[in-house]
Amino acid sequence: MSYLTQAQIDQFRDEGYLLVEGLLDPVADLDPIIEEYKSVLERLAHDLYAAGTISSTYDDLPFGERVIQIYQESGKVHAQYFDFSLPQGNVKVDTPMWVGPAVFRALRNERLLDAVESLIGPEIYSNPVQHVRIKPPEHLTPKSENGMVQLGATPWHQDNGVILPAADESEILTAWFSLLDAPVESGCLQVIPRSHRAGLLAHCPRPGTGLTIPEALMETEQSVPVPTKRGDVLFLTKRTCHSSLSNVSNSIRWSFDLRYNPIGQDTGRGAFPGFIARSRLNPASELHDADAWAQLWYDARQRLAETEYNKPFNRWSADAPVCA
Ligand SMILES: O=C(O)CCC(=O)C(=O)O
Ligand SMILES: [Fe+2]
Repeated sequence: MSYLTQAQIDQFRDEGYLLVEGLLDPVADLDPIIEEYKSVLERLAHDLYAAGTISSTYDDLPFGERVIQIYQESGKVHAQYFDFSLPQGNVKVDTPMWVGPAVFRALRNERLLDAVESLIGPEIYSNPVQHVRIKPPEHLTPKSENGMVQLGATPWHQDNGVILPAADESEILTAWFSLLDAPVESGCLQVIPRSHRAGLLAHCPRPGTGLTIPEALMETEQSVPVPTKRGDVLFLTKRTCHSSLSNVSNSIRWSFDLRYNPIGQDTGRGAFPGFIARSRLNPASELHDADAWAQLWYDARQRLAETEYNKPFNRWSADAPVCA
């Protein structure tokens, strides 16, 4: 029996996206992640305080305000410190990341996998292209040397555009959810319905914001914002054009974006470790051990830090005529 209804599956196939409201239990599924991240922030605060970068550890502030304060005072968005993935280059043995047990449990969440199974089948691989994004309000976010907000709105792209061509035929599914309510003003995602039907569009590397599809190639006037409540999950195909709005609110916008593909297909980032999240054919191949998962990432970090690691993660060049 499929967990999602046929109408939901049809909407996903036809429109290229599907919002499943209340798929996750905010208290049982999301609060443990929030608790775990409090300890990560605690560590960051103590590291920065010990280094003399900030004048207080701000123990008394709630999570979001503490993030904002610490980023502001240190003049830096410490995104990598919280992320359960590695940067796309220049990985060091001590590049920070967070691969804790609550994150692993989220990747393996039964409800989430039930919905994923309805969309890509029962042999499910956790694709390592995955991020936590904690975005402060833009007016309170430190800027880069070029004057741009360090972690601002995400520009228009297809997830297919940010991975390697080897995965062009992989059926990669994106699952995006917010840890806190993400209304429009906090910078929720927006999608262009049916944009997944046009195939892979050209992406242009742009300084500061990364890869983006030239606006002329999309019908951005058709875009639909997708605000989320805690527990909602937004599914996207790998070809659905999407971006995020700016966070013009006064609090953080905090999300996870996870990806899954059928077992055996290329993930598009082979240097990073994935794992079998669900297999009806071979349940013994599933990974259930959070420590073993964390170790996969530590090993990948070590390996990448030791090797020449200059291979690009995508296929695009800023010199392409379409990027002029
Ligand atoms: O959360 C964001 O701002 C961007 C997320 C995104 O592009 C994705 O989940 O694929
Ligand atoms: Fe994306």
